Amino acid sequence: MRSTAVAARVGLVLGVCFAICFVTGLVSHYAQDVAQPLGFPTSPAWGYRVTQGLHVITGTACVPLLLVKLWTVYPQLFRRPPRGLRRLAVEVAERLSIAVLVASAIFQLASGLANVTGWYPWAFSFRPTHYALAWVAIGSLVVHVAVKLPLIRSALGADVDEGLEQEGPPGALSRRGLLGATWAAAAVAVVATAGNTVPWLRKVSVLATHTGDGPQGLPITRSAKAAGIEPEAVGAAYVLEVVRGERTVTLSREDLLAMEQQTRTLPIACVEGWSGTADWTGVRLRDLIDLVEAPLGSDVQVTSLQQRGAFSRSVLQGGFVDDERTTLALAINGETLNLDHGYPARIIAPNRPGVLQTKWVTRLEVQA
Ligand SMILES: Nc1nc2c(c(=O)[nH]1)N[C@H]1C(S)=C(S)[C@@H](COP(=O)(O)O)O[C@H]1N2
Ligand SMILES: [Mo]
Repeated sequence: MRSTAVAARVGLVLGVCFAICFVTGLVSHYAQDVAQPLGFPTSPAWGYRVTQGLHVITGTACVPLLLVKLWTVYPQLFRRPPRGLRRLAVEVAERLSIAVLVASAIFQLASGLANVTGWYPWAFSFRPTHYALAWVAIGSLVVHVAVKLPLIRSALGADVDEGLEQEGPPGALSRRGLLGATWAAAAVAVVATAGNTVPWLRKVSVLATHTGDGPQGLPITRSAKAAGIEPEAVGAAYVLEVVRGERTVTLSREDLLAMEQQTRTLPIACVEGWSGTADWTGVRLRDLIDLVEAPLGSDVQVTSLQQRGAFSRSVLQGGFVDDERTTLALAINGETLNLDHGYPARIIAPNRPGVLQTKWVTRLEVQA
């Protein structure tokens, strides 16, 4: 059972999942970067929903795959080291590279899984750390595959049962059985959680954390209470300021409702892996910053009533500002926005990570 035949097959699938996680992770990291050299595309509107959904789904599948992979190979760690200085040096170098790979892989899966459940039991900042370790994991994976390539090729080229010296006792698990159980475990992990983002899996995803319960049929990541939104701030005193240089236009919620409204069907896709679609109604963002005659391509800083926290502000890059679909939403699915979804007004833009869809918006400032 603990054979190259099994390790190579599980390793192949694990490697593909890691590669998908790596690429989709780069996309997500770039989408959240404030200093993008090239603007993130606004189309397709569902793009980020798909890449981030895939990121979390393949990452989840990696958990049982990695456990089986480690189980098949761990006795190798306790193999007696070879004699001779050169061979010993090569062996030490290889084991060190594997230690780095295993440690970074476990870190990525554990931190990612905790993040998906909204649990942050650590002091470091998640995004830069998960990003940095992604390079370590993928780099040590490439080294590992390069070192093992001859072994991998011969194992994948041969029958699974190649090299078996004797039949196991009747009824014992075979290599094929182990592989089948491994794929089944990965599939169960995916089906149990993918309802976070795949609508028709909602009912069967028993371990999904965000399947649409929440006000107005859409989950919430942070409630108004958790964000410290004061009831007075969203009442009659609420205004939206649209600012460019010395100019400021101040609008009440009634003023916003009196402007031309548009309804757009757009997804909201949280980096934590859940997503959903809604019909958003409100004022086209471009119409708002036209009030202060902002040139095409201007970036806009969005500020929330929320006082603290990294999500209390975001920057809409020019491409998003000028996209017709980008809306300062006042209503969702035909109802006034719930306070937890960002009442009095929130940003909704196509192909954008959820963390940048700022809620409780009180200020739009055109960047110079
Ligand atoms: N001001 C503010 N806006 C915010 C957040 C926040 O914490 N504060 N959370 C963001 C995150 S992480 C997501 S995924 C979306 C979720 O929107 P919803 O709660 O309306 O579904 O809102 C975003 N907007
Ligand atoms: Mo989010």
